[in-house]
Amino acid sequence: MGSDSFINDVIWGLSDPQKHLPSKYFYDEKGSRIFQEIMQMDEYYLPGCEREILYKQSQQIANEINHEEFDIIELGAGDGSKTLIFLEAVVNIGKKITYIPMDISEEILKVNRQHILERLPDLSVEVLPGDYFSTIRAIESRPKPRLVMFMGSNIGNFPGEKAIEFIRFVNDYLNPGDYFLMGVDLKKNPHVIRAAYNDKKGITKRFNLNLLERINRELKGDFNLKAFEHYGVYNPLSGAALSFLVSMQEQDIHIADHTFHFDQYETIHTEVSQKYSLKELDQLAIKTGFSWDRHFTDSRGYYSLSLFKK
Ligand code: AVJ
Repeated sequence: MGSDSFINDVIWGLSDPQKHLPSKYFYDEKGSRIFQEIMQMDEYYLPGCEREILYKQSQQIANEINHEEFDIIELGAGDGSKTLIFLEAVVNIGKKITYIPMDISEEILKVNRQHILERLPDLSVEVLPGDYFSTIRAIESRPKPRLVMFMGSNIGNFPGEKAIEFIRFVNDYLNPGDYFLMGVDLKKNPHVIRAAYNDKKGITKRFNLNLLERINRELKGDFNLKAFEHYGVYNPLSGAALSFLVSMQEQDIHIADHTFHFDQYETIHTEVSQKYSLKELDQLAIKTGFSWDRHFTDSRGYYSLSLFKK
């Protein structure tokens, strides 16, 4: 992704009456490192839940896949450390698979491939650098049945209707009998969710502020990071956890040849992390063109790996 679209997205987002920035830009090198720290936080329960489900239920999930030979395409695969648990289970019950991890970062895909081949040396792994959309389009030319994986609650970053649009788009490129496995954070005690996006050590704050730092670094912006605060809320009505950066004073910011004015307490909306109920997931499966779904949840009922079949 060239910085051309980054600058355009930033100018577009900061020109809106309610300023906003796309959350996909969190993940530069520094942001990805901070995200690794988030995943280790006590408050951030999501990765632990996903890992528990994978350890305890990978076999059951794998047994639901009605094919002896198929492709596993993973969107936003990262280092593949969690997926490995699932892949081992699939291989252990004797299925023949090709693993196709996709990620924006070619670096992380090298790590992923090494990781997987250390434990499963005979597995065929074909890395696919790119974004979600190019990857989905690329699967059309692959003749085998498929399982598309979208883990880590990344679907939560698509606000409302956008999530439906995205899953429909995936569905369009699948054949009847193909599967979609999605990691989803569930609605739960609002205090638990709120804490996950407002950790005591301020790691999430650093993650959020890194977006402004990145604009300073890559687009020669002049954000004063000390003049912004992180604010994370969870709204149980909508099921959305929202992150904001709050301008603590009236100020002007310069990026390229643009000036953006901030009133005191004006906010930039930086992220949505949508939470779902299992009922909403059933409706989502129907609305997006799947014929069947099944949920695999952790012992606390915090998180679901939901399997949709076309
Ligand atoms: C990687 C999108 C799943 O929304 O929970 C973590 C990112 N943001 N803390 C999430 C994130 C703040 C995360 N996802």
